[in-house]
Amino acid sequence: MSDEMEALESMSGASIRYIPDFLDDADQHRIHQQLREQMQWSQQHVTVFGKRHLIPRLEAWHGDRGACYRYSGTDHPPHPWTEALDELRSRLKNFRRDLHFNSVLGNCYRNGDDAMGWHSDDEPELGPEPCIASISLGAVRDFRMKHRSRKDLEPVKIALQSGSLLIMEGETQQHWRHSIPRRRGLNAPTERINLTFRTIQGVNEPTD
Ligand SMILES: O=C(O)CCC(=O)C(=O)O
Ligand SMILES: [Mn+2]
Repeated sequence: MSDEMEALESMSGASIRYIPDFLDDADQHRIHQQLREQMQWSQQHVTVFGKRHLIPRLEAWHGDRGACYRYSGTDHPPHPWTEALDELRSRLKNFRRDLHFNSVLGNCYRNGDDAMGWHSDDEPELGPEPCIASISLGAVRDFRMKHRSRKDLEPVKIALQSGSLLIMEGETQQHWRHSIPRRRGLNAPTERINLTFRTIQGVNEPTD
């Protein structure tokens, strides 16, 4: 077992699984290109202490009709599923029958200066124990996790590979925060797209 996998197994209150090779090389390149071209990317602003800042990455929210999501301080109605997003959603379901998602948040880190700060995916519309499936394509970036209150627990770092899948579920979001730090001097390919498949409660939920 790799050091990373061992670290994940011992994370108190977290339920996490990392699959480094969920997509093969050919699929990774094709899907990355399709997502870059077909998702509705935009750079949002956020207001902190009354000052407007551009968020350091591009974002795109896609999903079933009605799957509205509030992130970066704004409500977002979804753009429709694209072919590549739908393909990935089916692959997740084939991988594990109980993985049903009605929406997906895309983040595009254009280079090593783009990043995401510490947070949990604990918005009320995701419910108390959200299952989130995160697929990464392109540049390898560190995904950091730290426990919200237990300072005795070491932070965890996973270098998310292109084509990898990370599943976070159970109480993970209640106890742990995560972030993607800046990475200066990142070598090519510098761009990374990450997709987090999510379920907005009360919208087209599965009946089986
Ligand atoms: O880019 C990543 O791997 C993490 C994205 C993330 O945490 C989010 O979209 O909430
Ligand atoms: Mn997150």
